[in-house]
Amino acid sequence: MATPCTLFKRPFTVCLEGNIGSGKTTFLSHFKKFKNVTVLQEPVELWRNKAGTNLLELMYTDPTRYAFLFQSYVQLTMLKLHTHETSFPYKIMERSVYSARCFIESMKRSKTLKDIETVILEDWYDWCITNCHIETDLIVYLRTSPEIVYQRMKERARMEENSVSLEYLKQIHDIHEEWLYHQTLFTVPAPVLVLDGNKSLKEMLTEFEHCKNQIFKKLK
Ligand code: TTP
Ligand code: MG
Repeated sequence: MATPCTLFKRPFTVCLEGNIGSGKTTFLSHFKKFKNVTVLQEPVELWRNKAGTNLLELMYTDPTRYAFLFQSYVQLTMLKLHTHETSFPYKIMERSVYSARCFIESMKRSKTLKDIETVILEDWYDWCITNCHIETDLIVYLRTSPEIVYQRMKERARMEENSVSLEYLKQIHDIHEEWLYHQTLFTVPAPVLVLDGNKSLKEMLTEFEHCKNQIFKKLK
């Protein structure tokens, strides 16, 4: 017998990826004007206030104590975006459970996460991608240079990110590159459209038009 789940027609799902400060939120906001697209911004506000606790701040202040807690909540909130149902034919989301894995990888390499903490997060991750409906149709990768995103991050001045160094952004960049550009790290769940995220806001509008056509073309 068909369950409500099998009757539900899955939207064409796009995940927007890129380093911290690569312009994902801005890029995503351009899609809000279309009536047939569900735009899901990253739940960063939830990470900053979960039952009155700022998990993002705790993670940056005391990473060895709080990275596991933070990443486990990121993973849950990302899964909620993936499984968010919509009647619209398109869904575009900021980041994904896949790119949260880039941060886990970084924390694993820097030993911020204990080996057993990484094992548990990866176990959850493997179980979710096998058992949950998180199919993705396209990844848009805003490819940026770490120096540029460092500058943007400083200008944006998100209080929790005071301590984020250029070194850290380089590491996150390298992992995104390994994953999406060279495709040598973990599974890439969909075709990747690489966009130059170093451009100015005005130039990014042109990139947006280009990208918009590519995305909408896919459904025809
Ligand atoms: P991003 O997810 O990169 O979001 P952003 O809003 O900074 O990006 P953009 O400017 O392109 O819109 O990072 C949000 C913060 O959360 C950042 O400080 C990095 C942190 N973070 C982790 O520590 N672990 C994670 O798994 C994720 C997804 C983010
Ligand atoms: Mg953002």
